[in-house]
Amino acid sequence: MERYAAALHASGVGKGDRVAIQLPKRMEVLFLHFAILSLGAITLPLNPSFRAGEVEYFLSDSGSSLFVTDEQRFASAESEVRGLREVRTLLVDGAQREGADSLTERLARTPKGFSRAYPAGDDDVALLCYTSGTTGRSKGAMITHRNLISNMLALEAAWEWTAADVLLHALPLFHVHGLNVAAQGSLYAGSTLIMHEKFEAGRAWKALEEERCTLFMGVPTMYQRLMNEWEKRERKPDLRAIRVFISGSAPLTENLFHQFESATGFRILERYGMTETGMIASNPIDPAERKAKSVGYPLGGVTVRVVGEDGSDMPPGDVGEVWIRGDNVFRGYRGMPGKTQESFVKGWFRTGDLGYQDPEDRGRLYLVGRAKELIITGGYNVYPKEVETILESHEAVRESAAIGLPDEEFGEKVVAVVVLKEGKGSLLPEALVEHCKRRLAPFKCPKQIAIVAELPRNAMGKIQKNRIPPIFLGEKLDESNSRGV
Ligand code: MCA
Ligand code: AMP
Repeated sequence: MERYAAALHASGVGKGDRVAIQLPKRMEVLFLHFAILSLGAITLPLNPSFRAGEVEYFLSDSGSSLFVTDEQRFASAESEVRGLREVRTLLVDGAQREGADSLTERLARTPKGFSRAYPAGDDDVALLCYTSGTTGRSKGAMITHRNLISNMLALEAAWEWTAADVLLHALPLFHVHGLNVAAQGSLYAGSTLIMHEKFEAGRAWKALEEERCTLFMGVPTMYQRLMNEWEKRERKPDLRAIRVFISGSAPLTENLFHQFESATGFRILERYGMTETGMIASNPIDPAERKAKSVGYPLGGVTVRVVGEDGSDMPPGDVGEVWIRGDNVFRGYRGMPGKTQESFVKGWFRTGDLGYQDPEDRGRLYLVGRAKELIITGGYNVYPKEVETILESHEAVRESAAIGLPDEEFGEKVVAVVVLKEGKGSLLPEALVEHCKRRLAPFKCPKQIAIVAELPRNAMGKIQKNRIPPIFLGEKLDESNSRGV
């Protein structure tokens, strides 16, 4: 890590600078991240499957001064990145080339014993994590050192995390779940990490057994795949070392909760979090106190309110929007004071999640839906607007509407209906899927597209998204024809 800090310092990285990392999951991501923090700079982790246009947006919106990537990704986004004059590029593999320096060469030239002052304070930003936005424009959530530390302390206590733990890490490193909770949480507790580059259910069961793992963290899609794999196996994995299976980032269905317990004997611990707040609530470490469909109780230092539309507290047991306060809550969206202001009311952060607290059970929190128009697919968030913007950038598309449909594997899947411009009726939905795949990370691309004559609207002309699901179940819109993939 020391050498990485020296190499970044030699590249001109200093306090407050944004350094974007777009790399497949590998140890360098962690070395770079901690090196960045130690220089008082800010890590901007990027999904390695982001397309050139997406990368260009994140680099320019964040005002990043350095982009760390590999040859393959640099090659695919080269012209976009070169267009951003203030961004320099450092390649983790390969030699220096026009427009990009080589980290490998920098590391080789770095003398031992680099010392620096650790210039960041509690309220300085450590991480800039982009979350999708209602308008289709992603927002950079500014997460401070205080946010990170308060959450690590709360999780260490809640999950009785110690140096004796061994965590199987199969999550991506570019999100709060994999980076802050799983990786930083483990290192803070002094525990061991077994890193898998990609989640693969068979390999995960093998590692849980052979490495005598005590902890696993995953999104519900991973638990669904672990269950499918379990059922296929004659000899079931030996899980005697396991202490707890933890799930989050998306709702864990009651069905999966019970299915997993009756198969493995383990009751999954579900917790609730958000990029802007880190972890908010968790079921207790005592399995007897874990309940299906509930995300448990607020973590230490986090205060939760359930609020009605008029901003007053709902009576206990009634559904309202979940509002949060605590040292875990981020500083705001970078360069978006308006959006930041809208998200806070008198110091309370509005999550956009709908829930209630059970008065008969010490205010146990249940989430029941979202006030925000958000699709969560396999633990990744997608705002329909971003998909619609890309669909409507196709020269044949007049308008579109994207929604999430229930899906057994991903919880929800992105689908879209599209109205074509006059005379463009021969366009196939497959061509639109291709159009999306070239411009959007694969998880955001619609799994199905239906071409319709008109979007369903109410008398005021507002699109009625609740009338879209039947189109995918084979029903036709009134007076319109539809065809799809
Ligand atoms: C992959 N595919 C998906 C998704 N993942 N489609 C929809 N939603 C997804 N999440 C599609 C790809 O587009 C591709 O389709 C095909 O599946 C295979 O892709 P592959 O990359 O091989 O998939 P995978 O490696 O099997 O990925 C599935 C996964 C992954 C492991 C479940 O999605 C994942 O790691 N999800 C975790 C996300 C996460 O960490 N979220 C935390 C956010 P095609 O071939 O057609 O292109 S942080 C957060 O939410 C807060 C803080 C919190 O509370 O934690
Ligand atoms: P992100 O913006 O990727 O940080 O996703 C945060 C959102 O994921 C939250 O606002 C919730 O809607 C959702 N989420 C996280 N954990 C859970 C959970 N255990 N159950 C239901 N939804 C969850």
